[in-house]
Amino acid sequence: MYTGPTSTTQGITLERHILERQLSIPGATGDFTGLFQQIALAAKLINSRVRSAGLAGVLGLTGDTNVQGEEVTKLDIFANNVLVRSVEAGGHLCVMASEENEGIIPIPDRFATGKYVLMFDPLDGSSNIDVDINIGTIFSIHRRLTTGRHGGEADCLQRGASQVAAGYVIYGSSTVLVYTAGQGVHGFTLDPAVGEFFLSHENIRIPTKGKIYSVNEGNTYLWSEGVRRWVEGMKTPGPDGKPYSARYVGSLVADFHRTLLKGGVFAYPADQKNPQGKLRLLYEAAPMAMLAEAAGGAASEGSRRVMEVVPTSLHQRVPLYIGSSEDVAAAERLLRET
Ligand code: AHM
Ligand code: MG
Repeated sequence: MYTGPTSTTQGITLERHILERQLSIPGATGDFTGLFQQIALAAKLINSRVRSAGLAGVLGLTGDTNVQGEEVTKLDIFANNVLVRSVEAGGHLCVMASEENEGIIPIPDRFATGKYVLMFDPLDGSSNIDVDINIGTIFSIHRRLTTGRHGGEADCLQRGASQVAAGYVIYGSSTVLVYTAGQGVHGFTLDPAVGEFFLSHENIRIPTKGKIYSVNEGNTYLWSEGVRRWVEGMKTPGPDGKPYSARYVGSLVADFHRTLLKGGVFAYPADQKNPQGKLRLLYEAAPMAMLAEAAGGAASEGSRRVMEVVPTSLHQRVPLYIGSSEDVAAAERLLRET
């Protein structure tokens, strides 16, 4: 479990951390470091706008709906545009996809293209913006599959297990960027005075079993018998005489961040209204699954790893059980038995 910053982590910037890891990879070109710098820049810009949202007059809804049929907030659009603008010119990407865009986002012809694919949810939990609850940005990076100047949808429709990196930024009581490139999960806290992310959570490990469950219980009437029994089990005192505690923010980034640091399980099960689950595989579930597994935890869609699910469409949804490995295994066991 994360126990706080140590003196050895002080003063290490996100850029230096990624650069040092890249230097250890033979043949690395610096592309990955460059892409990350641009993502970090976007995170700082989004953070600045989130922090002053009321003052800047960007709270509220635009009146439009996005491809998921949900109301789009002004900050959603801002965050989406900032991310696209920050990364499109770097020459590291061949294509992008966003939760806010129906189709792929091509790299404009005037810019060079590169070997990576970036997918993101620019502002996750956006229904929480107007009530000052934590929100976040989630991202997922793959290597391209296609050849040719521009990438296409096929480059985006890859299994989570093929991700080269994934991460999120939480705009919470502080702003923290958490990423994995396969070797450990690391968190960096933004120092607003200098505008730099500094290593604050080195090598995060999820406890193998936690004490918190996180699920929208208002959906109980829509759940299968198995899901109901699993949640009932959470509320039944265990051998230590205590049940699990319930925590549900309703922002995946916030609920996942807590789960990563403290252990336990977050779930968004399939239900009668959302038979495939609610969360999007490419922009939400797969990147969080990579982070969970890299921290020693697990992520399941009920019977198999989320990382193994093969996407067939950009906005595909998937049920999600994620967190401490024993808690996720217990959920899988109950779902299998019922
Ligand atoms: P968003 O990406 O449109 O903000 O929606 C995804 C959010 C997640 O952050 C969160 O886990 C979930 O939707 C909450 O859904 P619900 O309100 O149904 O509990
Ligand atoms: Mg989202």
